[in-house]
Amino acid sequence: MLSIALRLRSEPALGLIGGRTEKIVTRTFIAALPLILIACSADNATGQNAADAPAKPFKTATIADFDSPWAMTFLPDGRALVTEKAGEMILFDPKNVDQSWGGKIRVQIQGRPKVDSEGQGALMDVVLHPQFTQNRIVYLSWSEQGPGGKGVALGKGEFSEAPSVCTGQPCPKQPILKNFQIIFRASPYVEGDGHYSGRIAFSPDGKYLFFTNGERQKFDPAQDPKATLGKVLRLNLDGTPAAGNPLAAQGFHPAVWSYGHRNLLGIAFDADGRLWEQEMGPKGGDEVNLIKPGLNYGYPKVSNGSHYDGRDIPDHAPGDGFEAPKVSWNPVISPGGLLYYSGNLFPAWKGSLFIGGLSSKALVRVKLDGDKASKADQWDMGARIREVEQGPDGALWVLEDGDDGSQGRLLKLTPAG
Ligand SMILES: [Ca+2]
Ligand SMILES: [Ca+2]
Repeated sequence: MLSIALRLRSEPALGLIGGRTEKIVTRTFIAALPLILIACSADNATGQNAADAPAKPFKTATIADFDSPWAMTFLPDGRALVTEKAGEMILFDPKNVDQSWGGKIRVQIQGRPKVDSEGQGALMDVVLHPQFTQNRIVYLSWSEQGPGGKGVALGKGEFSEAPSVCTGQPCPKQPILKNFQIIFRASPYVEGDGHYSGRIAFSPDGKYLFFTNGERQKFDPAQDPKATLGKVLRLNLDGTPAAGNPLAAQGFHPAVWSYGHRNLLGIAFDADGRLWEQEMGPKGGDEVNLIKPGLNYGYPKVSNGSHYDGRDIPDHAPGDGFEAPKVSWNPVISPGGLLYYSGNLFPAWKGSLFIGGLSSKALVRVKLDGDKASKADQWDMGARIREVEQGPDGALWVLEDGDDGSQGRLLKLTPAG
């Protein structure tokens, strides 16, 4: 059953038939067919893929599929926002996947510049404002063209839903991000399509936005005080650099919080307020780092890995002045997304980090103990995993990537027993 659905899913992408409305209706209607099949297959197999059964402590239900999804976040009402690489954002209702709209509606983003999705470019992260229930503000990151080349940008808009004009039944409300504003851009913009990063996290007190800027495959900008590339940044919620950032007085870009990073594809606070980050390192050098203000994490001067062209990079060593990772991987896992798990559905994993593995096609768990971290589990998922999210009931939700034969499915993981 599942294989039928997946074959349908791999149909060629639709061309533009007419205006915007036709495009929306057509793509959503077509998307509904495999959704129904997938939903049936999950029910028939009690949501468990046969290959998962013996080894994993969770069962896997296939909920939906998307076109190269990149990130997701849950709304307070249990629906979710999902970004897709090419630039669409989808409002998705996991409880209504079998209705005629497939439970998926495209969100119009008013005033956002064009997403450049070449290479690793994408509409990237989507995260709710800490006071979303009051102000309905949603933050997005994406890659775009601009003076000097390309770069990652950050913006925010107000999520609202209004009755739409349509002929189908049921006729859903049209969600929109109103008054979308660009509030921060990486600097400088450079040529190339790689290592944008673009992950967003809010401090536990809700006062600051932490934003990751990758080094764009240019190496040295990670150590350049003036560039935001290869850095963790601390911003105010309006996108301006936060006052009191640790390196501003030394001539760094005023937004810089830490530096010496490569491709930072996950950032999350733990229950005690520590900031954890994972990054795709060079060959044999993927990392989980505990981020502290003002520290230099070494890239490209030191790394436990080496350059992909074979050149050595000195390993981290005590007393070298660079902050070493808490965990590193060789062979690499290619971390694509990071979650700090705070739920109750998997009690043994409360307080662990979960990482989506791209080239490793794995879900990876890292156990935390205060400021220590250690490898715990690595489960084969059979597909590139881009994003890990925690659902309202504590279930783990993962999004597959859309590359290298991965299907872009949304999977829900619940305890096996
Ligand atoms: Ca997310
Ligand atoms: Ca090395």
